[in-house]
Amino acid sequence: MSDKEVLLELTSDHLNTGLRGVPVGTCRTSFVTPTEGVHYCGYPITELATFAPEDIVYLLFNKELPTPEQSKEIRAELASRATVPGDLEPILKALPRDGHPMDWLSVGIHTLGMLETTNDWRSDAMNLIARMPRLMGLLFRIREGRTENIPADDPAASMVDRFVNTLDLQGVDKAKMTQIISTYLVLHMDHGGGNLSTFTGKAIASGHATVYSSMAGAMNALSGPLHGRANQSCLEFVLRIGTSDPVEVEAFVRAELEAKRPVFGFGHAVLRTEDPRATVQFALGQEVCPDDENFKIIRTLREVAPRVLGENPKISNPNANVDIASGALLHHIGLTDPTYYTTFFGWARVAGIGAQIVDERGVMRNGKGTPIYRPKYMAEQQTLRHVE
Ligand code: CMX
Repeated sequence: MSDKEVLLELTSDHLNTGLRGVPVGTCRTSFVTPTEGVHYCGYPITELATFAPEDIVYLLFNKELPTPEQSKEIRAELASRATVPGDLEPILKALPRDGHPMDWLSVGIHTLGMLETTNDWRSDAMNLIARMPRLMGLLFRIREGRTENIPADDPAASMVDRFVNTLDLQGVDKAKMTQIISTYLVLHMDHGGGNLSTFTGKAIASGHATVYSSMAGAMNALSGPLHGRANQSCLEFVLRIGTSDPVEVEAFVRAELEAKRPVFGFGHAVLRTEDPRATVQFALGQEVCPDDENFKIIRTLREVAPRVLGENPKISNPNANVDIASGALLHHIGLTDPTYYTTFFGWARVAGIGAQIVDERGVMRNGKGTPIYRPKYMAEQQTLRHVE
């Protein structure tokens, strides 16, 4: 981008629109196009979907895919940072069981920060990424009351294996669980610079709050039903449908629209085709669980809903979005409670948001970093008044 390029003529129409479409900065980790969806450091997400999460962490922080040697190094680095320097368990055990898992996640991240903060942006971001698998596993177990015989963490294992081992669910296919969660993490790690949670995390960090405080704030932003919690709503929607018969599914979709309720898992603010992350997850589901009841429902929905939604010319994109399939896949591997699903989204985003915070703090403006955020608000009450 050249210097002093006019990017947007601002008018009063831009006010009170949540900064929609207003350029505020540059993003080094990812961008989103209407047809190919998200790209990490230039690579379309479909080309990255089968990489290990550790390699994508490397990509987001270094802007290059790792060589085999670098791939070993990032794993060794994450292993060296994995051990939580203190005891998370008593804090998590004290939290209200009924609290939403996203609130637990936010408190858990804050707690990790209280146990150790180095105040080096990169170290703290990498420490947090390395400690997330254990936090996630403990969060599930303690919230569910499974507090006995928690397996010891193995820092040398992959990030996903560390979560699966800590979780230690019985009667599940752990290899399949690892495959599905690895893909989920890679697909959800980053999505440009301006989505609400990423923007919030960077804004908090711009005041030089710690990586942990910034990330906890980002997770609070992600927890909203208009943002990350849509993946929870999406599986709840699929469970309500309860049939994969195309005629019944079509009747259900039409009834939802008639009742002015959203057809979850379809539509997008930016994309104008099926989200490639949905395409990847459909292919994965077809490979690992083609006969799963919920997978059969979303397969029918994928055929029926775009046609029905397409009848409404107001809907810019009637196709499947990222949230359509992830819930069905997580449910299939034994993670049957949808209220946990946004925590996986949060876990994944810690990598992208962490990398973007590191860029904004130490790379932008030739290493000076982005200053503290301070957008301008116009006064609504323009007349000067005095107390009588
Ligand atoms: N079901 C029902 N109505 C829908 C719809 C859907 N799946 N998608 C769009 N619409 C409606 C919008 O609500 C809007 O209605 P109004 O004009 O009455 O406000 C109209 O169609 C035009 O919307 P749009 O310009 O096509 O899309 P928006 O940017 O306004 O909304 C989104 C995008 C995602 C909020 C919307 O498509 C939606 O609500 N989808 C269902 C919920 C969902 O799956 N969310 C997950 C999003 C995943 C992601 O962001 O990656």
